[in-house]
Amino acid sequence: MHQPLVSTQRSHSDGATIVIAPSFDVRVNIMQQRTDIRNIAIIAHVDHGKTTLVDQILRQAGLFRDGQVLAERMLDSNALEREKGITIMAKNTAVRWKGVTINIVDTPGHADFGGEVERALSMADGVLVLVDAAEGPLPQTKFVVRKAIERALPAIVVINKIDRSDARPREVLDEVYELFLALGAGLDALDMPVLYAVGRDGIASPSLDQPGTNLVPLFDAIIEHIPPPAYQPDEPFQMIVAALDWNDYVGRLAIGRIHRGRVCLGDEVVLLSGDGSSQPLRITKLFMFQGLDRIEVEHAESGDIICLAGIEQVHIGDTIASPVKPERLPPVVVEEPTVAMQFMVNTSPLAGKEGKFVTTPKLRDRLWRELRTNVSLRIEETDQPDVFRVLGRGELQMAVLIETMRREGYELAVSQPEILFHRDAEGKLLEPIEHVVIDVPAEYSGNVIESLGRRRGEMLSMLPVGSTVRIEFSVPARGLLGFRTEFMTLTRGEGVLHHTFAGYEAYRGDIARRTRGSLVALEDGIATAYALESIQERGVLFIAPGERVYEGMVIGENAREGDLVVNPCKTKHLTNMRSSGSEGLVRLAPPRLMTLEQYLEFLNDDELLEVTPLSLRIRKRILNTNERLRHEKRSRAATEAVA
Ligand SMILES: Nc1nc2c(ncn2[C@@H]2O[C@H](COP(=O)(O)OP(=O)(O)OP(=O)(O)O)[C@@H](O)[C@H]2O)c(=O)[nH]1
Ligand SMILES: [Mg+2]
Repeated sequence: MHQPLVSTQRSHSDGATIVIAPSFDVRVNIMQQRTDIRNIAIIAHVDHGKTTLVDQILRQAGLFRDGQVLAERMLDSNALEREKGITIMAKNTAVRWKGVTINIVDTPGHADFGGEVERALSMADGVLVLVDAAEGPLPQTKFVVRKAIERALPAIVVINKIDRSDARPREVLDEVYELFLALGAGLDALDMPVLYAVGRDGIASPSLDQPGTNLVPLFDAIIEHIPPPAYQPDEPFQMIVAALDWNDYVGRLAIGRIHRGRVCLGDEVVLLSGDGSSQPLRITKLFMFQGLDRIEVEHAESGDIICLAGIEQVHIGDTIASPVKPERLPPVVVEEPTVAMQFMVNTSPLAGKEGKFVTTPKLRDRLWRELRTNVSLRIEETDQPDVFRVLGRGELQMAVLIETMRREGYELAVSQPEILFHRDAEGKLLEPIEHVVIDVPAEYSGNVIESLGRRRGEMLSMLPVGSTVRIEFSVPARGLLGFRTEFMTLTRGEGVLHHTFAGYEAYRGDIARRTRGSLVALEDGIATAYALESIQERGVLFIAPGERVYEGMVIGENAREGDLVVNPCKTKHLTNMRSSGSEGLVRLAPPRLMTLEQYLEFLNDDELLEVTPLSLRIRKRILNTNERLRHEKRSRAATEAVA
């Protein structure tokens, strides 16, 4: 056969395309394409409707019987995902349409889980970019589109939620084009297929003038515009592990896309690990995705997304390859962490009462196990043997890890999140900067601008969007710690705030942290209503009467600067009975109940959050009152001496 030196594409009458790769090799070296399969990832900013659209895709692909009762957002199957209403982990599913298998990866839209998007894209040949028809592109839209462009993945744009009363689909499409061009996509981005959809109702249409009736236009667009996987026949097997899962019957599952070659049950393969080691294995069970299930298959080909069972010591990023050509694929490169927290054993006086796993070895095992599946996390030992440093993308990612661990029965203590700084080649201090987009009713914009100004934020733009204004800022990540609570108060809960990591820039100078101190318990005991009644005048309480407290535990927020030591266990002297009509009546405001994320926001650097399966408590690092006060005095003196 004639072998051209440059690659050419030829269309066959049956629609299959053959790409002939340049090569001097005289053997057959023809790239072929699998027209029976498409691999796509669905990417978007948080809440723009990815998982809801996948529900409708599954329904309309005929995977369920008529009238079958189905949950909403079926792929958000993890308990925390359902509670929080967000996707945390990317997940695979597959449908068949007109004889073609469409493998779909649903990804999370929250910036803290961006690492999941990066690994999901390693399985895809194209992306569906969803954009909310009212909100338009937001910071995470930019992040995911940038990742897709870097991988040269073709996109289908879905302007979603056009049923919203504040939808502005035409403007939003222009904003999407601007975004692609600003991120360096070529002008052919203007030719991307565009669909207007109401994902929740399962309808999509290529034109705004002709409302859709189903998702057929979306299925057809995927088959027409997303390139089928290309492969070279007779290459030895190779795949990179993009995800891990667990199944009670078959154990650990390694999920990934076959990069080249084919694999059959019984094949001998090699696991090539990140540390350079290798281990021979046999393929004992092989699955492919179908709807919400995995079906057993006997063989799979290049381009298929598969699950391999029974490989215990596997990590995300490892390569599994044929022993004939055991070559490692470059692991998925994910962006660097920007925050760190200390994780340590719980040493409070109430430690060990509620958890199953409470020791340092258990904590170490659990943290290192997390690394297998969590690509954007790092863990470091510290100079203290029972303290670990966990590095990640943001406070929500940290909170999800902590919450998952406490549900598994772990007890631990964690520090305030700390922002990770860098130094450039000249030794200049750099800090992570976040791109912040805020939508607020105009009357609150002044407050927000002022508050972010104090946090060293720089305003980039301010534009009216519908009935609100959209203000964009660049703000040091440090400045955003604890900002969300203040933002909600400033905007009476009507503001919406989004941010993503924008890059490292020169350090912008000091930012004043929390101005209010803590109310700290003086002794161990049981909190009394009598004592709390007088303490509540000093601030806001986190505890109710009858709760156990200990010396050094933070029981509330002081209304003033600095900490205040209080005694929540004081009881009324019997001789000191009041004789007024309100005798014995204690008026207590309900305690402030905080979520794990709010506790993390509240923490000061001399405090820890104690986490058990049943309780969250803030405590001073140094519990003993006298010792703590002496320590504070010493460090104040040291700071003054330096100044
Ligand atoms: N009005 C309207 N709301 C929708 C539509 N599709 C989804 N929603 C709502 O949007 C919210 C978010 O939907 P999800 O499907 O969880 O969004 P997501 O993009 O998967 O979110 P993350 O995975 O957390 O990034 C839910 O409250 C949905 O009910 C739509 O077509 N129209
Ligand atoms: Mg989702």
